[in-house]
Amino acid sequence: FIAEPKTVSIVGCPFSGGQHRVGVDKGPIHMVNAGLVEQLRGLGWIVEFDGHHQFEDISAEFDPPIGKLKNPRFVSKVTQAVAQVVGDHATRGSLPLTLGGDHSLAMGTIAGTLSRYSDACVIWVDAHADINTHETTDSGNIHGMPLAFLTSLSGSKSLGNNNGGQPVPFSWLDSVHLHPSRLAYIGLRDVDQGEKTILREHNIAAFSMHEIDRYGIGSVVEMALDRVNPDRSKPIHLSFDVDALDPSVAPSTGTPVRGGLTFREGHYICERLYETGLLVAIDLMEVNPSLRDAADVQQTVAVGCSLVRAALGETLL
Ligand code: 6HN
Ligand code: MN
Ligand code: MN
Ligand code: MN
Repeated sequence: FIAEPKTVSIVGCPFSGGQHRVGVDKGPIHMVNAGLVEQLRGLGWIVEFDGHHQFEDISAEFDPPIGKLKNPRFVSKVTQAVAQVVGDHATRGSLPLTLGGDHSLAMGTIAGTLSRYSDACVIWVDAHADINTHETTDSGNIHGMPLAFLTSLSGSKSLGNNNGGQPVPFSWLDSVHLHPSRLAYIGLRDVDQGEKTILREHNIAAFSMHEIDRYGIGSVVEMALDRVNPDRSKPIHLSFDVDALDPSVAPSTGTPVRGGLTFREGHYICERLYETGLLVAIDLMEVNPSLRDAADVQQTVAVGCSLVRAALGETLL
């Protein structure tokens, strides 16, 4: 397959229903307003962008929790739409770049990638593991759960079958199975107890800040690729949560955790994945321009754009 499309399709997803803080839905608008489209054209890419997605709201009144899950119908409906859009772009041979928005959106983006590239692997860069199940979640916020749904640890069947005659939320994901051996994390430092058990039981490749301190980012990225893509032949989906970066680098995000990636470590991951020639989809998630002051917002948005440019080849000579 042609691993490096020359067209990138920006999928702006102003969505915040997977968590409780207002403002993360404004992230994609700020990134585009900061000039991302022109910046990527400047790198030689054909850039498609026809406006941010308009998601039809489901009001809280019609979307009561199911078990601990908050806004399950809304998140399910939005991520299903995103899966369709991302899958369509990938099928046309374009590289979908999804701007969030909260990280529950990755249910859609990764399902979309898998619809075109069934053998794709996922590099998940995040302070958090985002693999809580319907049972292990404390917060009920679905942005902490996308990987449980993608790996089928959670699913519509675990939510019961009573939704007033409507399809149970996330039933569209029933046929999607990301095998845990196709998932590698980089940057973890705030992993819930139940998530640690899942990572261990499923032998998931997880490189925390501890491993980055110990081996250096260069070795860690190769170790992650060795686990999920040993002969460097499979398509790669990069899902980058901006909170993987240290809060001093990317302060405007909903769940910051100190002790994160430096500016260079974050960029190195993007550069190295670009260099493989195997990147087929990119997510840049959890930029929240409503938190912190204007200078912090500007810095976070600029870093977000810079990470995307690095993943699309800016820094290689
Ligand atoms: N994110 N583990 C926590 C939870 O609520 O399940 C935090 C999740 C954060 C999610 O940053 O994308
Ligand atoms: Mn996170
Ligand atoms: Mn499934
Ligand atoms: Mn995340």
